[in-house]
Amino acid sequence: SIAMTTKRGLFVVLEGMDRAGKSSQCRRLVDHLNSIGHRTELMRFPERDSAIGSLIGQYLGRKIELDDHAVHLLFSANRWEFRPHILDTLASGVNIVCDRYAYSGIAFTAAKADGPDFHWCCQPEVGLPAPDLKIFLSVSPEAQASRGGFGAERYEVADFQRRVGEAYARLMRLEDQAGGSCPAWLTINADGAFEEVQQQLAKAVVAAIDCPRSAGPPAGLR
Ligand code: 2DT
Ligand code: MG
Repeated sequence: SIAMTTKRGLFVVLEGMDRAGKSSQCRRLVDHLNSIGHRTELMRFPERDSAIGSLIGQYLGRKIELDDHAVHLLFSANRWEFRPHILDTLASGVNIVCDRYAYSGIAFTAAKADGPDFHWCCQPEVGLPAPDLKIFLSVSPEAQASRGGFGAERYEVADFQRRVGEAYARLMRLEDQAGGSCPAWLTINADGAFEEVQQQLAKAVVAAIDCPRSAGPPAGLR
């Protein structure tokens, strides 16, 4: 056949703790990629603009209480409801930069004292589209503190954030041990100036966009 095949889009996920500058970096990165001709869409999780996302927003804003397992499944369901959109977007050749994904889901629930078990937390994510590139924006407690306090939402508490950091570290260790010749995660230190961090990010993502990719959909998370 002489049909033109569109290279599918790259699926990039950014993770990191509060105050790492994740959302601002994601927005800037998407603008930059589009400006140099790489069509790219910004996504975020939780995506509060859906029925499921609205419940999550109410939970984070302390308007409602939910069992830890139930809210974990809502966060996961919020990703599953956007799975068709993710796959269609990538298939159309558009890249996705995603502000948080399944790794936030696992790290935040697993960080809860007396909460659901780590392995239980991983199960609802199995089968979701796997990212091609996972970037962790790390931030030191000092830089975190200097960036002016946490917000008022449920998880924005220093001690809990420390536990989230430990859960992320466990997750990344597990994935790096799972095999493959290169680390599963790229960690970028975000203590420095916004522009420096942005340059490192853009360089890594543009390199990944230029890499060969299979035309089919991404594999499922395992
Ligand atoms: P934002 O501040 O980025 O809107 O996140 N969270 C996020 C979870 O507990 N589980 C998840 O699956 C996801 C995606 C992280 C709001 C908070 O929601 C947490 C911070
Ligand atoms: Mg936040």
